[in-house]
Amino acid sequence: MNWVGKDTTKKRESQEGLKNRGFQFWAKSGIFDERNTRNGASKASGWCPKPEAFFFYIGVALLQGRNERENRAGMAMKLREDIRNIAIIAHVDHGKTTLVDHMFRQTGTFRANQDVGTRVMDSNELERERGITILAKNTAVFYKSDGGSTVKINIVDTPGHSDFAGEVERTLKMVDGVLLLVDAAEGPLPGTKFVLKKSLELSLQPIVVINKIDRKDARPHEVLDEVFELFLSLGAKDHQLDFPSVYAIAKQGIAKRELDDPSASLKPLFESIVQKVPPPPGDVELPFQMLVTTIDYNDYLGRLGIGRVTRGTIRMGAPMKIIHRDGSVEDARVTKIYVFEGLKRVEVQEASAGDIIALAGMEDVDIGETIAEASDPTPLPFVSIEEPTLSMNFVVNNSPFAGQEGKYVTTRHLGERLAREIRSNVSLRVELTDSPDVFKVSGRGELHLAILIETMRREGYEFQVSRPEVIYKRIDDVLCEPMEHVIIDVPDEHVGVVIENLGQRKGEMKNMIQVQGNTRLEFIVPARGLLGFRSEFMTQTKGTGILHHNFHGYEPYKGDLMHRTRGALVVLEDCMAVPYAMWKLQERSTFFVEPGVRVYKGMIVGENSREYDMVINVCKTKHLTNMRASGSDEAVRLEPPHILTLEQAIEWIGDDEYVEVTPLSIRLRKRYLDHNERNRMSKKKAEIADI
Ligand SMILES: Nc1nc2c(ncn2[C@@H]2O[C@H](COP(=O)(O)OP(=O)(O)OP(=O)(O)O)[C@@H](O)[C@H]2O)c(=O)[nH]1
Ligand SMILES: [Mg+2]
Repeated sequence: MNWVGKDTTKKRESQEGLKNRGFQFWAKSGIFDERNTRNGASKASGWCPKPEAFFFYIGVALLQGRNERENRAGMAMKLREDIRNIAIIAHVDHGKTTLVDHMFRQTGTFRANQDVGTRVMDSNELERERGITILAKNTAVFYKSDGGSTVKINIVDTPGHSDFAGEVERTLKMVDGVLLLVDAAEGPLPGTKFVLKKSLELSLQPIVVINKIDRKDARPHEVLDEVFELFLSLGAKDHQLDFPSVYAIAKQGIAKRELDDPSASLKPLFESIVQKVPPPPGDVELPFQMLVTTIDYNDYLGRLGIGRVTRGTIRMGAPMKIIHRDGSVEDARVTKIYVFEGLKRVEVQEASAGDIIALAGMEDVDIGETIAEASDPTPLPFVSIEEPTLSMNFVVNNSPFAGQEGKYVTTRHLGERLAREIRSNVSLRVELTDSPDVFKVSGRGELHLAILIETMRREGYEFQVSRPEVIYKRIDDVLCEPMEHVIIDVPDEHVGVVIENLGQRKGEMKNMIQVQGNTRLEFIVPARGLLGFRSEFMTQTKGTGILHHNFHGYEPYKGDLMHRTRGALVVLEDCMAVPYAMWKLQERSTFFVEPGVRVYKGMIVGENSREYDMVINVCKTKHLTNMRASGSDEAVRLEPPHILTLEQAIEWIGDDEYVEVTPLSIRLRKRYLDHNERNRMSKKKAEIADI
């Protein structure tokens, strides 16, 4: 075993930051997280602490404390020694889902000849397309340990992208240990810090996995030191600093305690899990109690509440109570109990403390609520999920093409869909606005909202979205805005241009270091300054730069920022885009559409090279004459259009513009389609192009 943390000076320093830890329970108890999910979108929800919630949770905490004291004082607890519950956490792309693939393979989860592919846990269509995990998922493997016993390891695979951090925060409530994966070349990044902080707060046992040691630029020892520094900076307790660590090549299913060990399997990792992660603490003989941390749907069974059994045993048909987050209690009966095994959900007749299960039969249960035995309906505290930082308006489609491509188009459709979403997407918020056709949807970042939009569009919804806006807050009467911690790796020659760009976006440089031929830049940047930055960054670094960012916190407003430096090409009248007209305009602009597409008055078909908007007659054809002048007929050679992806479109639009989203198209448009009306509404008149 490779134990880190022999440096006692560092340990001593670390203890300074650990005082008053006991107060953290209150921060996590959910008192400050009164999200009104049960009423769906029909009520604007707030985040203020409510006095009744406060007393309710104090009651909960006292009861919990009493139960624990009784447990300790009473007879020996009956624990599940045969179970370990772990979450795999890391910055995006450090190899979590790949590691789970090999944990499956090496525990006989698949048949020997079964063709299962890679990253099998990323089962959702968008996850496979984008190569990232979006939803946290449960699975389990059975491992036969060196000691001879078979241990069930329940595994939660979590997303690494910061926009889905809400998934990680709540699923950590199901586990007793975490595998913290860190890329052996990249080292700890903002995402690593976030997930480690959350798991240290919950006192989970960490196992550090330095992954991708096969990379040519791997620097495993250095990275392990950096991880240790990170533990220290996050105020880890002494026993947490004594974390076990392994080196791994997740892609080949290899883990080793020392770099030159001859290991060819994940055995050292499995053994660390069995030896170091404690078995789940709940007594199987106490009354049943479970916190719902995830919701799933099943066509046959309806809503499934997923969570880890905190204590007791549940049997099919047993009378239960749901304790809702507002304190109300409702009768419920379990119709099916499932446990997770590999990629399957397996039906069982009973489950007990430590098991991670899915329960059917409770249509009204929501995330953060407790299911408990009818005789002792004691609620469990939930984690507070961090607040959204970005909001957008979802608007019923009122473009001239509305209703032509989608199945669900009306206000009712949109409202019901969003209400359904917030029941399982915990870090999303939906509010009604003054206009019945407009819903304000807030999330943790552009990708969080873009994934929702893309999912809805694939389900057949048609709607429009406005430019994202960051959510400001007044703290001690000072206007504050969300800031992002940005880490950038670029080849040295692009450093200047990146620093200049972020400077214009009010970024403040915190650090600059040389890492193996690349420069690593660290910035704190207003979140609104990052809108639209990624695509510029990619162009400026010719695709060689790597950008990571995570929510940093709220800071006083940094002043005005420039958004787009270029105007829009706005269509003059409904028609079909004609190559000739596009060709005449292409020197002054970049088109977002192919020739031949139908366009409408007020639609945006491209970007002007100047800063003002230009109204264009994209349907203009060449005057036909009887004369054929030899050599003067120019061939129409069009530049390929720059077709924007959903995220690029969202980043590009200005305040007076919308992205129209349908199952078939992504169009950009002016909010006011009529040119005169638009000119009246805006101070600056658009130029009419002469072609
Ligand atoms: N060289 C190398 N590449 C690896 C290793 N493990 C994973 N990868 C690659 O890293 C990429 C990301 O892997 P994933 O398993 O999707 O990473 P993840 O942490 O689950 O990503 P998110 O869930 O989106 O945060 C894939 O292209 C993997 O093939 C490894 O040990 N060595
Ligand atoms: Mg993943």
